[in-house]
Amino acid sequence: MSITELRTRLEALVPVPSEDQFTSRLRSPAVAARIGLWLGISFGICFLTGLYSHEVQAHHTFFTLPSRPASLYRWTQGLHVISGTAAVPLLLVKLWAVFPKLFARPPRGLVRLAGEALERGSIAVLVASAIFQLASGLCNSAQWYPWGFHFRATHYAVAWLAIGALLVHVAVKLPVIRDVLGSDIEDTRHDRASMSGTPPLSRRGLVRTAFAASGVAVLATAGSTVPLLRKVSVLGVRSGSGPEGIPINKSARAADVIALALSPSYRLTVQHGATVRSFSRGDLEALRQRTHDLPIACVEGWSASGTWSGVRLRDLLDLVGAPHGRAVRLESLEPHGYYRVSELPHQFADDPLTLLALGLHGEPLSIDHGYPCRLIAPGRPGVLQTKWVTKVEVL
Ligand code: HEM
Ligand SMILES: Nc1nc2c(c(=O)[nH]1)N[C@H]1C(S)=C(S)[C@@H](COP(=O)(O)O)O[C@H]1N2
Ligand SMILES: [Mo]
Repeated sequence: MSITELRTRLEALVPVPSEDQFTSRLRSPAVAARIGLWLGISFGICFLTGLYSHEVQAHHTFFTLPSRPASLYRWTQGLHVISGTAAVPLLLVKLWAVFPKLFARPPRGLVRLAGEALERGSIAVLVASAIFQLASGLCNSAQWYPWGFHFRATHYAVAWLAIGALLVHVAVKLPVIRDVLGSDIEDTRHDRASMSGTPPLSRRGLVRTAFAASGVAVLATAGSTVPLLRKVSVLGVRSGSGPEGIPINKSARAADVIALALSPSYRLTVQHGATVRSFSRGDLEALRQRTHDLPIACVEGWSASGTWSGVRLRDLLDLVGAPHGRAVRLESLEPHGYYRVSELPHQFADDPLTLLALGLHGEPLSIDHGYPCRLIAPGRPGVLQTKWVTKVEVL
């Protein structure tokens, strides 16, 4: 039996549709390339801002991260979640447009077959990793963790897979991409012979609808970080409730710190080598107070700006004779939990805007925002703005 015969028999046995059975002119390279271009741009933004988020949180970074502008992380992570959200409708339309390709018959000849297998392999990786990134990212930003794996490590590893597969895909398709992007969207030169008829919607109409859906997705969620959009963002997570108008992620009750935080024996210990000083909340209030506008920019994408007042961290470091250029470790009253300790690289510890805040918006800090005192430093993600601080240690 020849290979052709075998194939015919197999096809009769398993009724898989063939590429030619999909006749819509909307499922054309002209559409796939235009949606793909914007999908690629949004993935590129996600990748770069995601790498930045990784660097900010990693303990060993390749370069010295800047503490200014104070809202840098607010911008990068807001952009990350916004461009990721915008990509969701684009990915759906893109997958719909290229769906018939799944049923393209393999080419003849071993070399071409091997080439095709490699290309299809890279597409499989691209599709799987794109769906995974968007789905896991959306769940995380909605604070829903329906999985057992470590989100950050997995999302980080799959980001490299997605970008690698995307680059291979663009390189392979470059000739077609350049051709279709250079001609009118309704041009039919690149259509398969089997495409016929007039679809109910023009290609231009489909692409515009996809962009509009993308815009709606952004408007529905971006209010978590863009104050002006707060009212329209019906699906936005954490759009600004919580004491003093700033959301809270973990309450004092959930962190199990209420008794310790309200105890009269609370002290903040500041240690540099053998020099140790302790401060009650009253001692801290008696030190020189500063007031700065600084954002809380959660890794999940929401952010909110607040007017914080309290003691400059550098002032406390001076009181124990700590030199400039030293990293600092902070410890919370919180007995356990991922965020009970954090490290401040020296450029953040020495930044004059970095505070151990005692108040927010002119009121004493509420216990959910970190009473008796909490760290608030410029350019840091929310996870590293430790609440209920009880120890500062110069490293
Ligand atoms: C192709 C698309 C995407 C790529 C390449 C990408 C890449 C990354 C990378 C590299 C990180 C840093 C991980 C780390 O700290 O080790 C990250 C973090 C994050 N991404 Fe994405 N991402 C994508 C899509 C999304 C989407 C669609 C969302 C949500 C709508 C999202 C939400 C998040 C969140 C919330 C974090 C912070 C996690 C944390 O620090 O706890 N991502 N992303
Ligand atoms: N000790 C401690 N500090 C913490 C957390 C925590 O769980 N424990 N959560 C962090 C996270 S994820 C964010 S976004 C900010 C939120 O601060 P807020 O509740 O004052 O808005 O606090 C950070 N500080
Ligand atoms: Mo956060």
